Amino acid sequence: MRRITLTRFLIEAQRQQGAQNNDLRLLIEVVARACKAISVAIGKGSLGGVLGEAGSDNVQGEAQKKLDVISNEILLEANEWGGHLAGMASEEMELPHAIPSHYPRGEYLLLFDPLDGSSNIDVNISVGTIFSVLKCADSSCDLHDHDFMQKGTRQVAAGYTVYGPSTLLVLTLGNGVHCFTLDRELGSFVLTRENLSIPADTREFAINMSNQRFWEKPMQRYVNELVAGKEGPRGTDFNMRWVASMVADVHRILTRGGIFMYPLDSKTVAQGGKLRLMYEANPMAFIVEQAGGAATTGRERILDLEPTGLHQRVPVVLGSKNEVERVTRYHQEGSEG
Ligand code: FBP
Repeated sequence: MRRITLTRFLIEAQRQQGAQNNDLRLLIEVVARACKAISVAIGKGSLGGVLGEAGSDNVQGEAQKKLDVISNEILLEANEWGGHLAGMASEEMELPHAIPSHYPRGEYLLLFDPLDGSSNIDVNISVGTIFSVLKCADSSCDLHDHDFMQKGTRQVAAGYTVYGPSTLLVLTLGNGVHCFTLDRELGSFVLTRENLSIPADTREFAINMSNQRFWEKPMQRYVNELVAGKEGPRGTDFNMRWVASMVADVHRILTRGGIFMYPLDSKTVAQGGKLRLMYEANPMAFIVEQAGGAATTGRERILDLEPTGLHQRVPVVLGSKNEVERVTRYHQEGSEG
């Protein structure tokens, strides 16, 4: 089998697009290299003393895990000296991270959730890193939050890495979605699946059912119909999965279809939802749409949302197109069910 490494894939993709954009290629390669280091740290577990709480809270007021802090530092250190970035933003940092003045600045902005699925770290369940790349409107000026306030449609690249039985990097540059597996001997990400495609229909849904009583009526109706199965209005049975690591749940959907939902509920309505727009919902929506799926808030296309804050939260419904459209239709109809 011809083994195409990430570097070769990116160079060939540039040639095909006739666009020599070394900065973007370098940026993706550096993010991938940082994810390799994170994969090594996670793989050590207790032996590396990386499990457990860090003893600090992040900007969202959540207790940080040691690996949240370690992963954040690995991504910052790897990306700040390369000359391809104007700045970074992370789930673990309240303010944007400006590139130190002793390093050259570039034209891209990198946003990331350094370790997604933190609640699963200490129980050895798959976690991940999610990233989004934007262009900085004016890389000569000082970095501000508003430089990042760009719709998801402005993303030039997005990806996630799943640290599971194997470490996988899933990437889009706006020309399909491709999956690379980390070859630990080679120390490289190798292309293992091209042009991932999400089937339009599915019989599998993912949602935290323990929140059911807090959901809005349209979501209650949609999930009740799924659970009612053959005996219900859908006339067929549906299966449920919930890993509680968005990267793992979304990767399953990119592999065999499905619908992932973290809807608005009465617990999170004040903050607008649970998941973050800029470094969770937007990159995942870009990837899912590039794989033929759909991604909405239940009411609006996620990629069309005008961001209002770096750590803004939104409801998320994504995956197999026909199911996402049904959920959205129920919300737009304001269905009572
Ligand atoms: P972080 O771990 O990055 O904060 O992400 C949030 C998250 O863990 C998602 O990965 C996951 O889909 C969701 O929260 C799980 O929520 P819950 O704990 O309600 O099941």
